[in-house]
Amino acid sequence: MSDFTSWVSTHQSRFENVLKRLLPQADATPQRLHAAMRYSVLDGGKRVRPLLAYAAGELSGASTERVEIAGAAVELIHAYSLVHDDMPCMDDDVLRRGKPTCHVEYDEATALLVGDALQSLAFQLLSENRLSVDANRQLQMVKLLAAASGSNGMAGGQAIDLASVGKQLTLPELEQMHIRKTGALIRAAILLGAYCGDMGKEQMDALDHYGKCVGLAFQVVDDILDSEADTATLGKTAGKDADNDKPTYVTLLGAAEAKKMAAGLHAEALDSLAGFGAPALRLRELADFIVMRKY
Ligand code: GRG
Repeated sequence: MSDFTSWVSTHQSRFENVLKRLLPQADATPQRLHAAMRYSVLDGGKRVRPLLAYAAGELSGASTERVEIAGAAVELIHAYSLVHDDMPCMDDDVLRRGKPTCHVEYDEATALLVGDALQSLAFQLLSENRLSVDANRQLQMVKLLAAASGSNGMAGGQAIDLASVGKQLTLPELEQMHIRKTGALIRAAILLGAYCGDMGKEQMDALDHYGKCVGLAFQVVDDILDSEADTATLGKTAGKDADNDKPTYVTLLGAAEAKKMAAGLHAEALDSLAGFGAPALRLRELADFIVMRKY
Protein backbone atom coordinates (compact mmCIF):
# COMPACT_ATOMS: atom_id res chain seq x y z
CA MET A 1 0.00 0.00 0.00
CA SER A 2 1.46 3.40 -0.97
CA ASP A 3 1.89 6.08 1.66
CA PHE A 4 -0.97 8.05 0.05
CA THR A 5 -3.34 5.07 -0.03
CA SER A 6 -2.65 4.42 3.60
CA TRP A 7 -3.19 8.14 4.47
CA VAL A 8 -6.51 8.01 2.61
CA SER A 9 -7.77 4.87 4.32
CA THR A 10 -6.68 6.02 7.79
CA HIS A 11 -8.48 9.34 7.32
CA GLN A 12 -11.55 7.76 5.74
CA SER A 13 -12.02 5.45 8.68
CA ARG A 14 -11.32 8.21 11.25
CA PHE A 15 -13.87 10.34 9.46
CA GLU A 16 -16.48 7.56 9.39
CA ASN A 17 -16.28 7.47 13.21
CA VAL A 18 -16.65 11.24 13.36
CA LEU A 19 -19.82 11.06 11.27
CA LYS A 20 -21.20 8.17 13.36
CA ARG A 21 -20.71 10.28 16.48
CA LEU A 22 -22.12 13.52 15.05
CA LEU A 23 -25.24 12.11 13.40
CA PRO A 24 -28.33 11.56 15.57
CA GLN A 25 -28.55 7.97 16.84
CA ALA A 26 -30.99 5.75 14.91
CA ASP A 27 -32.97 4.85 18.04
CA ALA A 28 -33.60 8.50 18.99
CA THR A 29 -37.04 9.91 18.12
CA PRO A 30 -37.99 10.38 15.29
CA GLN A 31 -36.32 7.02 14.62
CA ARG A 32 -37.25 6.65 10.96
CA LEU A 33 -35.82 10.04 10.01
CA HIS A 34 -32.65 9.49 12.02
CA ALA A 35 -32.18 6.00 10.58
CA ALA A 36 -32.62 7.41 7.06
CA MET A 37 -30.08 10.18 7.76
CA ARG A 38 -27.52 7.61 8.89
CA TYR A 39 -28.36 5.37 5.92
CA SER A 40 -27.69 8.24 3.51
CA VAL A 41 -24.45 9.45 5.04
CA LEU A 42 -22.63 6.41 6.47
CA ASP A 43 -20.90 3.46 4.78
CA GLY A 44 -20.32 4.93 1.37
CA GLY A 45 -18.74 7.65 -0.63
CA LYS A 46 -15.13 8.46 -1.32
CA ARG A 47 -15.11 11.31 1.24
CA VAL A 48 -13.13 13.45 -1.22
CA ARG A 49 -14.29 16.73 0.36
CA PRO A 50 -13.28 15.82 3.95
CA LEU A 51 -9.97 14.43 2.66
CA LEU A 52 -9.31 17.78 0.99
CA ALA A 53 -10.21 19.54 4.26
CA TYR A 54 -7.80 17.30 6.21
CA ALA A 55 -5.00 18.05 3.72
CA ALA A 56 -5.65 21.81 3.70
CA GLY A 57 -5.83 21.77 7.52
CA GLU A 58 -2.48 19.98 7.72
CA LEU A 59 -1.04 22.81 5.64
CA SER A 60 -2.39 25.57 7.89
CA GLY A 61 -1.47 23.85 11.16
CA ALA A 62 -5.10 23.26 12.14
CA SER A 63 -6.14 20.86 14.87
CA THR A 64 -7.55 17.63 13.43
CA GLU A 65 -10.62 17.84 15.67
CA ARG A 66 -11.57 21.22 14.23
CA VAL A 67 -10.98 20.13 10.66
CA GLU A 68 -13.19 17.10 11.24
CA ILE A 69 -16.12 19.30 12.25
CA ALA A 70 -15.66 21.50 9.19
CA GLY A 71 -15.24 18.42 6.96
CA ALA A 72 -18.37 16.85 8.44
CA ALA A 73 -20.40 20.02 7.78
CA VAL A 74 -19.35 19.91 4.12
CA GLU A 75 -19.97 16.17 3.80
CA LEU A 76 -23.47 16.52 5.29
CA ILE A 77 -24.31 19.20 2.73
CA HIS A 78 -22.93 16.92 0.01
CA ALA A 79 -25.00 13.96 1.27
CA TYR A 80 -28.15 16.11 1.40
CA SER A 81 -27.55 17.20 -2.20
CA LEU A 82 -27.22 13.59 -3.35
CA VAL A 83 -30.42 12.53 -1.55
CA HIS A 84 -32.41 15.39 -3.11
CA ASP A 85 -30.75 15.01 -6.52
CA ASP A 86 -31.81 11.35 -6.66
CA MET A 87 -35.49 12.12 -5.98
CA PRO A 88 -38.12 11.65 -8.73
CA CYS A 89 -38.56 15.45 -9.07
CA MET A 90 -34.86 15.78 -9.99
CA ASP A 91 -32.66 13.02 -11.44
CA ASP A 92 -34.99 10.21 -10.42
CA ASP A 93 -32.36 7.60 -9.64
CA VAL A 94 -32.59 4.30 -7.78
CA LEU A 95 -28.93 3.57 -7.05
CA ARG A 96 -26.40 5.58 -5.04
CA ARG A 97 -23.13 4.39 -3.50
CA GLY A 98 -24.05 0.87 -4.55
CA LYS A 99 -27.34 0.78 -2.60
CA PRO A 100 -30.95 1.87 -3.15
CA THR A 101 -31.37 5.65 -3.00
CA CYS A 102 -32.93 7.15 0.13
CA HIS A 103 -36.43 7.66 -1.33
CA VAL A 104 -36.43 4.05 -2.62
CA GLU A 105 -35.26 2.56 0.69
CA TYR A 106 -37.56 4.82 2.74
CA ASP A 107 -40.01 7.11 0.90
CA GLU A 108 -40.05 10.50 -0.80
CA ALA A 109 -41.24 12.53 2.18
CA THR A 110 -38.51 10.99 4.35
CA ALA A 111 -35.87 11.70 1.69
CA LEU A 112 -36.94 15.33 1.53
CA LEU A 113 -36.69 15.63 5.32
CA VAL A 114 -33.33 13.80 5.37
CA GLY A 115 -31.89 16.48 3.05
CA ASP A 116 -33.41 19.29 5.08
CA ALA A 117 -32.18 17.88 8.39
CA LEU A 118 -28.66 17.15 7.10
CA GLN A 119 -28.37 20.71 5.89
CA SER A 120 -29.48 22.10 9.26
CA LEU A 121 -27.11 19.79 11.11
CA ALA A 122 -24.20 21.03 8.95
CA PHE A 123 -24.76 24.62 10.04
CA GLN A 124 -25.41 23.61 13.64
CA LEU A 125 -21.99 21.90 13.72
CA LEU A 126 -20.24 24.91 12.22
CA SER A 127 -21.80 27.27 14.73
CA GLU A 128 -21.79 25.27 17.98
CA ASN A 129 -18.16 24.13 17.85
CA ARG A 130 -15.24 26.48 18.22
CA LEU A 131 -13.32 26.24 14.97
CA SER A 132 -11.24 29.39 15.19
CA VAL A 133 -9.84 31.57 17.98
CA ASP A 134 -11.34 34.51 16.12
CA ALA A 135 -15.15 34.71 16.30
CA ASN A 136 -15.29 36.80 13.11
CA ARG A 137 -13.32 34.14 11.29
CA GLN A 138 -15.79 31.53 12.47
CA LEU A 139 -18.73 33.61 11.21
CA GLN A 140 -16.90 33.96 7.90
CA MET A 141 -16.69 30.15 7.76
CA VAL A 142 -20.44 29.78 8.30
CA LYS A 143 -21.06 32.33 5.55
CA LEU A 144 -18.63 30.55 3.23
CA LEU A 145 -20.51 27.26 3.49
CA ALA A 146 -23.88 29.01 3.12
CA ALA A 147 -22.71 30.79 -0.03
CA ALA A 148 -21.17 27.61 -1.48
CA SER A 149 -24.36 25.61 -0.98
CA GLY A 150 -27.01 28.25 -1.74
CA SER A 151 -28.52 29.76 -4.87
CA ASN A 152 -25.23 31.26 -6.01
CA GLY A 153 -23.48 27.96 -5.35
CA MET A 154 -24.56 24.33 -5.41
CA ALA A 155 -28.36 24.81 -5.38
CA GLY A 156 -28.03 27.47 -8.10
CA GLY A 157 -25.86 25.16 -10.20
CA GLN A 158 -28.45 22.43 -9.81
CA ALA A 159 -31.18 24.85 -10.97
CA ILE A 160 -29.16 25.68 -14.10
CA ASP A 161 -28.51 21.96 -14.61
CA LEU A 162 -32.24 21.13 -14.48
CA ALA A 163 -33.06 24.00 -16.85
CA SER A 164 -30.40 22.93 -19.35
CA VAL A 165 -31.84 19.48 -20.15
CA GLY A 166 -32.15 19.10 -23.91
CA LYS A 167 -30.29 22.37 -24.56
CA GLN A 168 -26.95 23.19 -26.11
CA LEU A 169 -24.81 25.21 -23.69
CA THR A 170 -21.66 27.08 -24.64
CA LEU A 171 -18.44 26.04 -22.90
CA PRO A 172 -18.45 29.13 -20.61
CA GLU A 173 -22.10 28.42 -19.67
CA LEU A 174 -21.33 24.78 -18.89
CA GLU A 175 -18.32 25.88 -16.87
CA GLN A 176 -20.38 28.38 -14.85
CA MET A 177 -22.97 25.69 -14.12
CA HIS A 178 -20.37 23.25 -12.83
CA ILE A 179 -18.32 25.80 -10.90
CA ARG A 180 -21.51 26.31 -8.89
CA LYS A 181 -22.98 22.81 -8.80
CA THR A 182 -19.86 20.78 -7.99
CA GLY A 183 -16.94 23.19 -7.70
CA ALA A 184 -18.29 25.50 -4.99
CA LEU A 185 -18.57 22.82 -2.30
CA ILE A 186 -15.18 21.28 -3.10
CA ARG A 187 -13.60 24.72 -2.90
CA ALA A 188 -15.40 25.37 0.39
CA ALA A 189 -14.07 22.10 1.87
CA ILE A 190 -10.50 23.18 1.15
CA LEU A 191 -10.92 26.74 2.45
CA LEU A 192 -12.76 25.62 5.60
CA GLY A 193 -10.03 23.09 6.37
CA ALA A 194 -7.40 25.82 6.04
CA TYR A 195 -9.44 28.35 8.05
CA CYS A 196 -9.39 25.94 11.01
CA GLY A 197 -5.69 26.80 11.25
CA ASP A 198 -3.76 29.86 10.30
CA MET A 199 -2.70 30.92 6.84
CA GLY A 200 -1.77 34.26 5.24
CA LYS A 201 -3.89 35.89 2.51
CA GLU A 202 -1.51 35.13 -0.33
CA GLN A 203 -1.39 31.44 0.56
CA MET A 204 -5.16 31.37 1.05
CA ASP A 205 -5.60 32.81 -2.46
CA ALA A 206 -3.28 30.15 -3.89
CA LEU A 207 -5.28 27.47 -2.11
CA ASP A 208 -8.51 28.97 -3.41
CA HIS A 209 -7.19 28.75 -6.96
CA TYR A 210 -6.22 25.13 -6.37
CA GLY A 211 -9.79 24.55 -5.12
CA LYS A 212 -11.34 26.11 -8.22
CA CYS A 213 -9.20 23.93 -10.50
CA VAL A 214 -9.79 20.62 -8.70
CA GLY A 215 -13.49 21.42 -8.26
CA LEU A 216 -13.98 21.85 -11.98
CA ALA A 217 -11.65 18.96 -12.83
CA PHE A 218 -13.78 16.75 -10.56
CA GLN A 219 -16.84 17.49 -12.70
CA VAL A 220 -15.05 17.06 -16.05
CA VAL A 221 -13.91 13.63 -14.84
CA ASP A 222 -17.44 12.89 -13.56
CA ASP A 223 -18.77 13.55 -17.08
CA ILE A 224 -16.13 11.27 -18.60
CA LEU A 225 -16.87 8.49 -16.10
CA ASP A 226 -20.61 8.82 -16.66
CA SER A 227 -20.06 8.13 -20.36
CA GLU A 228 -17.27 5.51 -20.08
CA ALA A 229 -17.55 3.60 -16.79
CA ASP A 230 -20.13 0.99 -15.82
CA THR A 231 -22.82 1.09 -13.15
CA ALA A 232 -21.14 -1.55 -10.94
CA THR A 233 -17.88 0.41 -10.80
CA LEU A 234 -19.58 3.77 -10.20
CA GLY A 235 -22.12 2.50 -7.64
CA LYS A 236 -24.65 4.76 -9.38
CA THR A 237 -26.40 4.48 -12.73
CA ALA A 238 -23.92 5.09 -15.57
CA GLY A 239 -24.94 6.89 -18.76
CA LYS A 240 -27.51 9.09 -16.98
CA ASP A 241 -26.31 12.29 -18.68
CA ALA A 242 -26.97 10.92 -22.16
CA ASP A 243 -30.27 9.34 -21.06
CA ASN A 244 -31.39 12.69 -19.64
CA ASP A 245 -30.08 14.63 -22.67
CA LYS A 246 -27.84 16.76 -20.46
CA PRO A 247 -25.03 18.91 -21.84
CA THR A 248 -21.67 17.69 -20.49
CA TYR A 249 -18.00 18.22 -21.24
CA VAL A 250 -18.07 14.98 -23.21
CA THR A 251 -21.06 15.95 -25.37
CA LEU A 252 -19.67 19.45 -25.90
CA LEU A 253 -15.99 18.69 -26.47
CA GLY A 254 -15.81 14.94 -27.12
CA ALA A 255 -14.06 12.51 -24.76
CA ALA A 256 -10.51 13.23 -25.98
CA GLU A 257 -10.81 17.02 -25.51
CA ALA A 258 -12.57 16.57 -22.17
CA LYS A 259 -9.61 14.46 -21.01
CA LYS A 260 -7.21 17.19 -22.19
CA MET A 261 -9.23 19.73 -20.25
CA ALA A 262 -9.04 17.62 -17.08
CA ALA A 263 -5.26 17.30 -17.57
CA GLY A 264 -4.95 21.09 -18.03
CA LEU A 265 -6.92 21.79 -14.83
CA HIS A 266 -4.81 19.21 -12.99
CA ALA A 267 -1.60 20.96 -14.08
CA GLU A 268 -3.00 24.37 -13.08
CA ALA A 269 -4.02 23.00 -9.68
CA LEU A 270 -0.49 21.69 -9.08
CA ASP A 271 1.01 25.02 -10.21
CA SER A 272 -0.99 26.90 -7.63
CA LEU A 273 0.58 24.76 -4.90
CA ALA A 274 4.14 25.58 -6.00
CA GLY A 275 4.72 28.13 -3.21
CA PHE A 276 3.84 25.61 -0.48
CA GLY A 277 6.64 23.16 -1.26
CA ALA A 278 6.77 19.69 0.30
CA PRO A 279 4.02 20.20 2.95
CA ALA A 280 1.41 20.35 0.14
CA LEU A 281 2.14 16.73 -0.86
CA ARG A 282 -1.31 15.43 0.16
CA LEU A 283 -3.10 18.16 -1.80
CA ARG A 284 -1.00 17.26 -4.84
CA GLU A 285 -1.82 13.60 -4.43
CA LEU A 286 -5.52 14.39 -4.00
CA ALA A 287 -5.45 16.40 -7.25
CA ASP A 288 -3.89 13.33 -8.93
CA PHE A 289 -6.60 11.12 -7.45
CA ILE A 290 -9.44 13.42 -8.55
CA VAL A 291 -8.25 13.41 -12.14
CA MET A 292 -7.19 9.76 -12.36
CA ARG A 293 -10.04 8.21 -10.36
CA LYS A 294 -12.06 5.38 -11.91
CA TYR A 295 -15.24 5.82 -9.83
C1 GRG B 1 -30.18 18.97 -4.88
C2 GRG B 1 -29.44 21.28 -4.16
C3 GRG B 1 -29.16 20.03 -4.87
C4 GRG B 1 -27.98 19.89 -5.49
C5 GRG B 1 -27.54 18.67 -6.15
C6 GRG B 1 -24.25 17.55 -6.17
C7 GRG B 1 -25.48 17.65 -6.94
C8 GRG B 1 -26.24 18.92 -6.84
C9 GRG B 1 -25.96 16.63 -7.66
C10 GRG B 1 -25.31 15.31 -7.73
C11 GRG B 1 -25.31 14.85 -9.11
C12 GRG B 1 -23.98 14.75 -9.67
C13 GRG B 1 -23.65 13.50 -10.36
C14 GRG B 1 -23.10 15.75 -9.58
C15 GRG B 1 -21.80 15.69 -10.19
C16 GRG B 1 -20.61 15.57 -9.31
C17 GRG B 1 -20.86 14.95 -8.04
C18 GRG B 1 -21.19 15.87 -6.94
C19 GRG B 1 -20.75 13.64 -7.90
C20 GRG B 1 -20.92 12.91 -6.65
O1 GRG B 1 -19.87 13.19 -5.77
P1 GRG B 1 -18.83 12.10 -5.31
O2 GRG B 1 -18.28 11.37 -6.51
O3 GRG B 1 -19.79 11.12 -4.52
O4 GRG B 1 -17.84 12.73 -4.39
P2 GRG B 1 -19.47 10.16 -3.29
O5 GRG B 1 -20.57 9.14 -3.33
O6 GRG B 1 -18.11 9.55 -3.49
O7 GRG B 1 -19.53 11.02 -2.07
